[in-house]
Amino acid sequence: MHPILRITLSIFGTLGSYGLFLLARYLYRETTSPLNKLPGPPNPSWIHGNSKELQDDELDVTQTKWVEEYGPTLVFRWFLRKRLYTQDTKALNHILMSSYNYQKPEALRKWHLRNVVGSGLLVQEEDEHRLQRKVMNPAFGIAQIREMTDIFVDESIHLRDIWASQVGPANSPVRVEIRSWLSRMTLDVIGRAGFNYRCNALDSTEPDELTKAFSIICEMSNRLTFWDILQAVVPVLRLFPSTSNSAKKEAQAAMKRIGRDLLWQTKEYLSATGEKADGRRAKDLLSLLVRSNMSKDIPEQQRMTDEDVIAQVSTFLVAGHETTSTTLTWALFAMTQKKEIQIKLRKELLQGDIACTPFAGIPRVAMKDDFIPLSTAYTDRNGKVHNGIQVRKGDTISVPVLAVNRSKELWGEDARDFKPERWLIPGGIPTAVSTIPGVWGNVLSFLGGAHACIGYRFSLVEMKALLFVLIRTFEFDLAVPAEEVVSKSSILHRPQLKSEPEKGSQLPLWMKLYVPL
Ligand code: HEM
Ligand SMILES: *[C@@H]1O[C@H](CO)[C@@H](O)[C@H](O)[C@H]1NC(C)=O
Ligand SMILES: CC(=O)N[C@H]1CO[C@H](CO)[C@@H](O)[C@@H]1O
Repeated sequence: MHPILRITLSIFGTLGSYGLFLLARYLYRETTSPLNKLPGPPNPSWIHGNSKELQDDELDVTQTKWVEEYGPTLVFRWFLRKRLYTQDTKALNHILMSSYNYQKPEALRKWHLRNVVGSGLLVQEEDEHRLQRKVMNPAFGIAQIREMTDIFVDESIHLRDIWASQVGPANSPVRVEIRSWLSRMTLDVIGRAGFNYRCNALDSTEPDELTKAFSIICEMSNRLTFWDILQAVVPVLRLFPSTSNSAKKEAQAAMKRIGRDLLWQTKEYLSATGEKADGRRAKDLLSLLVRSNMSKDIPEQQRMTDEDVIAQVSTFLVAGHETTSTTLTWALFAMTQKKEIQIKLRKELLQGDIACTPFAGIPRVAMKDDFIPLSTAYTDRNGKVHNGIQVRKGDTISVPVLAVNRSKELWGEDARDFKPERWLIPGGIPTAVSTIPGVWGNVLSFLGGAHACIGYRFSLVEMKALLFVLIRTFEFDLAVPAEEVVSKSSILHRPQLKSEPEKGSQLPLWMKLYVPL
């Protein structure tokens, strides 16, 4: 046989046996999985599983339907794999609070996110996560966030003035697409409060170099090629170069350089006087991080390297920018649907709680075989009752953030109503909700446990500042029929118009100046 033919055949032989091995392992896992016992919806497609139903889903409609039919704990198929779904609060406590036994899916953490945010807090687990979190926590404390309030208010007033200048003569209402404006506002806020950097997104149509670099990286990372997906699924292939094209490489280099400059400037200020050049105390997250890194409470070997701190710049952008603007968009939408709440909020400027979460669900993977206890037992396909779920290392679980926030079992019959006053009236929230392991407000919007959102106070104060300024100034109404507004779920669920899906996420409102009678 010709040597080349022989080598080719043996390569194909090796690949073939590897493929067969993977297939056999997959089939073995699937047929012997303890999850097979759990009830759940039928599988409509061998390849896609139930993923299409969930992606076409308006918010949590499909999930709620499943829970009504199969109970709060069930199993569905996400492409080729089974996925455990549970709204059971005992189970959710176990999953979220058992430190690092349940982690982000490896492909998301080590591959997709790492490409975007480097080695920042979002991709760390276990010891490295614990260390970073310890240095970073003080930067997000109550007092530190309070000091940022004037930035939040300042940028809110900036947006208010832009909108006010668009209102027509004699206060005739103007149609404004609020999502893009809110996104620019939260970008300016995270730039200033995060790293003392001006993105100038509200003022200019041309993005600054940080925003430009960051959006190129995000866009490229969302446009996955077949090779990217293969590399994410089959770790061995990551030994080969990824398909990063020159634009993305350039953007990543630019991002690093800007991060390094920002860190250098921060260190300059702090080492000179402990203050910023203009004499005010530096209070942005980056300065707070550098200061915390120098604190005597942190042993020398636990401090953060410059690289780690630079990685937090893009981490804060990913984690804090669109999350906050999307939540604000839904909050204003909710207030056009219940005008009496908008009016009441305007009148009293009560501290309106914002429950609208932009996350439908968050995945976690079991790092070891485990038994998850349940408060509500389930009956398996053979009629046997179980007070817990056996999971195997590698099983994926969907933590249903939105569905738990809207569960009638937990919140009562009015769970799905936008009703901020439930937090104000005594007995307004049922005691059952105290079992939800959320870091804030008995909802999972900011998750709970080791990976709970570190920036939740930051974003709450920012959102309250903006609503305070806007609701006092404007009256808002939806500019399209309410049935036109649908929610498009990807990682964050965002509003879209049914008739204009090609325009992506948007929310047009009518606004006019509020004139007291
Ligand atoms: C309404 C706005 C926000 C929402 C709904 C939100 C929600 C969340 C959620 C659900 C997680 C957990 C993700 C996971 O573990 O899979 C998270 C993590 C995180 N958030 Fe937020 N967030 C918001 C705003 C912010 C802001 C403004 C910042 C920063 C300034 C921020 C920084 C982070 C960081 C760094 C993490 C990673 C924490 C860790 O893994 O230890 N977030 N956020
Ligand atoms: C944190 O402290 C270590 C040790 O003192 C130092 O080498 C490192 O550069 C510091 N990192 C930052 C971002 O300041
Ligand atoms: C109980 C609760 O907080 N319900 C809220 C869940 O989220 C929706 C919007 O996403 C709000 O309208 C509900 O008030």
